[in-house]
This record gives sequence, structure tokens and C-alpha cells, in this order.
Amino acid sequence: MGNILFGSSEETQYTYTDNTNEERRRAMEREARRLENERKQREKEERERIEKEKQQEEQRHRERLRRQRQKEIEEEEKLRKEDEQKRLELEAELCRLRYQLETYQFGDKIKLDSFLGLEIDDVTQLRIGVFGSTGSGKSCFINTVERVVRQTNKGSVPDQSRGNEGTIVLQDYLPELFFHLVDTRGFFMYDSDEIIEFQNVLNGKIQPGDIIVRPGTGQVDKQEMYRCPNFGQRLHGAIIVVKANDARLKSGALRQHWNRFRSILRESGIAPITVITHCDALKSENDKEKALDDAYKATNSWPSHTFLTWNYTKNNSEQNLEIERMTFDILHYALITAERAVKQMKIRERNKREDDMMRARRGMSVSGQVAPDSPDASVEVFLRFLQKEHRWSTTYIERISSQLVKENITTVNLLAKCWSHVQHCFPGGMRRMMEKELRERGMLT
Ligand SMILES: Nc1nc2c(ncn2[C@@H]2O[C@H](COP(=O)(O)OP(=O)(O)OP(=O)(O)O)[C@@H](O)[C@H]2O)c(=O)[nH]1
Ligand SMILES: [Mg+2]
Repeated sequence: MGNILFGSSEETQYTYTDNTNEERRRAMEREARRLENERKQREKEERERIEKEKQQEEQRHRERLRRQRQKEIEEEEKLRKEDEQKRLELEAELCRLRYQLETYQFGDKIKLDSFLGLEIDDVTQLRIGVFGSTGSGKSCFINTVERVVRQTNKGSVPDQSRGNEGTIVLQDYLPELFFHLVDTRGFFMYDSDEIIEFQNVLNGKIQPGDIIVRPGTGQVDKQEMYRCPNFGQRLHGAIIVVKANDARLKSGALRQHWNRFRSILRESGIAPITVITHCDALKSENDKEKALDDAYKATNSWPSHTFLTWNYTKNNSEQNLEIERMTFDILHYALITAERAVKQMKIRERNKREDDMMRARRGMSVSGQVAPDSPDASVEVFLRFLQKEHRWSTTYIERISSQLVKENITTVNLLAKCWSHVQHCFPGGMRRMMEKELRERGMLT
């Protein structure tokens, strides 16, 4: 407010000026500026706080990521070390299994004791046939075995993968081992011709190097047969190769096809091993289980003797330790079943020999007329009759008799009639003596 003065001549004139509004305005402006400054300051501080927090968060995030990565690296390193350890252990195991195979001797699997009382001198080798449909992967399987056993990067068996034709010649592989794998011609029709062919391969009537002749294919007119293969020349085991993605496996047709073959194997005492190849063509675990189930039912193998695997081929030639481990498993079981089959065969041989002897003795005593060197006498009785004079070993007599029985040569008469075909069953000296004895009795001209 302005000043007002009274009683003076020289009157001082005062002008009243009301500044209230102006001051209030200025004060308000100051206040506004102050508030504005304060607000800006607060905003600045807020921004700085947010920025700082953001930086701290980023720092924490980076730290978290670094720790996580570190953990992943440690985890990867741990896995890598575990894998490496496993690989080393597997390689050592494969080495041990390879050595076992290289030094394998007959009887290693089910113990030689179990052959007590059986004549096994003529088990000079074990032959394990590899059978299956055309193109199922038999030759590739043998190649895989060769690669695994010999540690090479290529097998020696001609297979279809290099544009070769399918197998038509019977061939034994792995000659350096006591057992051999026998590559066979793939079954196509599963008809009676192929059944007979199967029997002939099993019995050793078709031998390594022989073309497996199929009627109507125009290769050779007639199959040359070995009339009197010895025990080592026949087959003692069977691996049946089935293709995992063979439509006939799913539909049950393959099971049907193998019916007759299964009973032939059973009759010969051989329990087959089943190898399912092409498992790389199966997608899910379910498909694999189904293939295993269908396959062992089709071939009549034990489920534990059925293996799902894939072969080394032209397109799959990188070393794979899992394939190799599986291959050793397959061979292990193949050898067990081959030894068991030999035992069965030998027991049957012995029983048959004893039966024949009994029958021959009974025949002699009932009629009282069949002399041991007469045409109707049994071959074994005749040989035993001559044994003392010529000092022949009982082992030879038993072996030759059982071979001749297999050829249905049971009497001296039949022996004389088929002499030119079966004389090679006798060793040189014995053959000459036999010929002389038969001639003296007027049975050979
Ligand atoms: N993907 C794959 N292909 C395979 C496998 N095994 C074999 N093959 C292929 O299947 C074809 C036939 O293989 P082979 O071993 O010749 O068959 P095979 O049973 O001996 O045939 P035949 O002698 O004609 O009866 C070839 O092209 C091989 O490359 C496997 O496990 N996986
Ligand atoms: Mg083949």
C-alpha cells in the first residue's frame, strides 16, 4: 500500500498505487518457476534413477546369461567327457569281443563237457547259413561282419549296393575263423523248388563255389550235388535276414512263406537267429517294436535271438560302434545256437546208430540166418565184422556208417550197388579193402 501525509504546505503528493496484484502475480510466477524447476529436477532424478535401474537390470541379466552359458559349457563338457569315456569303453569291449571271435574254438559257448559221449572229431568247422528274401541285405550283412571282425572299411562280398546282381553262387566267408558265414541266393517264390534248394544247402549237398540253380532261370540245366558231404560240410546254424520295411512282414505273408522252412530247420535241430536290416527306414519306436514282433514270429526265432540293425552299405560306410556292438551280439548268439545244433545232430546220429545196431542184432537172432557179411546185413554190422581182421578204428566205422545211413545206404547189398557213388566216404586203404571184400562175395563185378 502507498503512504498518505497531512498538514504540510508543501504538500507532498503521494500517488496510491496498488501493487498487490502485480506482486502476487510475480510471486505466483516465481512460485510457478520454482515448482517447475522442482518438477524438472524430480523428472531428471527419476529419469536418472530409471536409467540406473535399467543399467543395473541389464548388468544382472548379462551376469545371469554369462552364468547360464558357463553352466551350459560345463554341462556340454561333462557330456562330451562321458561320451568320450563311453566310446573308449565300447572300443575296449569291441576289441575284447573281436579277440574272442578270432580265437574261438568249438565248444567255447556251451562248454565242451556238454558233448561228452558224442563223437565230435569231425566238427572241423561251423558253417552258418545266411538266408532270406532277395534284396533283404544278406550280402551286406556279411560285409558288415567282415568289416567289424577285420576292422577294414570294406567287405569282400559282392552285394547289390554297387550295382552288382543279386547273389547266385553259394559262398563261405571269413575263412580265417573256425566258423564261416555262408552267403546264399535270396528266396523269391518260397515255392517247393526253393524249399528243396534250402534243404540241399543245409545238408551240404550244394557246396561253396556252386551256382544255386533255379529251374527256369536258364543258368545251368542241372544242379551238381555232393552225395556224401561230411559233417563239417553241412550247415550248423542259420541267420535269417528280414528287411524291416518289407511289406510282407507287416501283412503276415512272410510268416506264411517261412512255414515250411521253419519246420525244416526245427527237424535239423537248428534254432535260427533273425537279423532285421534296414532299421534306418523305420521312423518311430513303435514301428521298431512292431517289426521285431512280426519278424521273430515269422522266423520262429527266440525274441532274444532277434536283432534290429542296419548294415554298412555304400551310403552308410562311416564307422558306427553301435552297429559293431550289435554285430558281435548277433555272432555270439549264432555260435551258441550252432553249438547246440551240433549237439542235437550228434545225439540223433548216436541214437540212430544204436537203433540200427539193435535192429541188425535183432534181425540176426530172430531169423538166425542173416550172416554179418550177407547182402542183407547192415553196413555197420558188416564193417564191424571186418574190423578185427583189417584193424579199422571204431571211430571210422561209426562215422562212415552214419554217413551212409544219411544216404539211405543201410545194407551191404545197397552199398555194393551204389559203390561208385559212395566209395569216397571211405579213406583210401579202407576203400581198397572194402572193394576186395565185396568182390570176393560176388557183390561187385
Ligand atoms: N538303407 C539300408 N539299405 C540296406 C541295408 N542293407 C542292405 N541295404 C541295401 O539293400 C540292397 C540289397 O542288399 P544285398 O546285401 O545285396 O541284399 P541280398 O539279400 O544279398 O540280395 P540277394 O543276393 O539278391 O538275395 C543294397 O542296395 C544295399 O545297399 C540296410 O540296413 N539299410
Ligand atoms: Mg546277396
